[in-house]
Amino acid sequence: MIDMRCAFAQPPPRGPAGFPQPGRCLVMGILNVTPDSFSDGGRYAATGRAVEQGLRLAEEGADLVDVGGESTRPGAEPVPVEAELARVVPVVRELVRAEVAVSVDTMHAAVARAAIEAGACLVNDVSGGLADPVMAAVVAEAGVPYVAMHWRAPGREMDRHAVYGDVVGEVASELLRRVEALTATGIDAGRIIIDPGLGFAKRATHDWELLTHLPALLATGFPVLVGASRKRFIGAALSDRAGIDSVPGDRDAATAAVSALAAAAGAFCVRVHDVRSSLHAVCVAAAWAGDRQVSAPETVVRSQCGKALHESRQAPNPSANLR
Ligand code: PMM
Repeated sequence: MIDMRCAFAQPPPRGPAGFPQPGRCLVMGILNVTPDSFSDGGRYAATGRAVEQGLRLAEEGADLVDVGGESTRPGAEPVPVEAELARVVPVVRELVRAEVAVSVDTMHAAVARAAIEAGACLVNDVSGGLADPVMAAVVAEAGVPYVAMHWRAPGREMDRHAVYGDVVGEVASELLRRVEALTATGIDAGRIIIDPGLGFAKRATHDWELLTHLPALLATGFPVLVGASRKRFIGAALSDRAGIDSVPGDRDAATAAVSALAAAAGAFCVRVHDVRSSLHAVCVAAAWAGDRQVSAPETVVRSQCGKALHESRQAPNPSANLR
């Protein structure tokens, strides 16, 4: 596995306890175990191909592989929890057995619990705990880091909710309200990562405004994850002279550009399909920052992923000035 620590990197943006701190913005590789990704039938084949892809992402240098079994694209129909469990858990188990650090991308507490039992070390919940009232308790009990993404409605309804007066202020305050509810249920604030939820109840202009105002989200004191990879707003920015958007497979260079800019702004993690290009991008951002980046004290802790990991902490401030 590649150990890409970036020779020039300074201490990275602060992350939650028990989490990798390789000296730069983290790169999370996307592994969607959904029928559209693996259309050749049988469950074994789908699992086998998913594991192969997860191992490939780790080989390319992903700090974490994010395994998801339900499509969250606009208009997507919900998947029964049993089907999601059957897609996700065997893949998590196999990747953990191969010593890959795995996160689970799910809105369902039952899937989160099973994935944690199979060795996942982070729960990535695009609903920020809104879709399943039991999620927060499961995460609190397990004590794993948790990504709370900004979310207003399920896939088939989300586009109707893409209405904002001040998208940055509203997303930040809605996220902080979620943080309050999550911590009230027992999740340690030091284990929460926030995410603006690009493309979820957002139009392209909202996505770009959130990206260009990342410091406002960082001012909350919570680590910020950015999930821009191959999304519609990137395709729209690359449209041709006839106004036709670029296709998803042709958006990786632009995604890497966003990764570099997000890392330079202080993002804690980028979630991407093409790990290699974004890994290089965040390393460039770390080198570019050089010794101008503010350093934070670091201590070594042992995570649930079973590896020696670095923790650098200071208390988040939910009431920080947002803009
Ligand atoms: N986007 C998708 C799925 N999961 N998780 C987080 N934390 N942030 C995101 O922006 C996000 C996510 C949808 O994208 P995909 O279908 O390419 O995985």
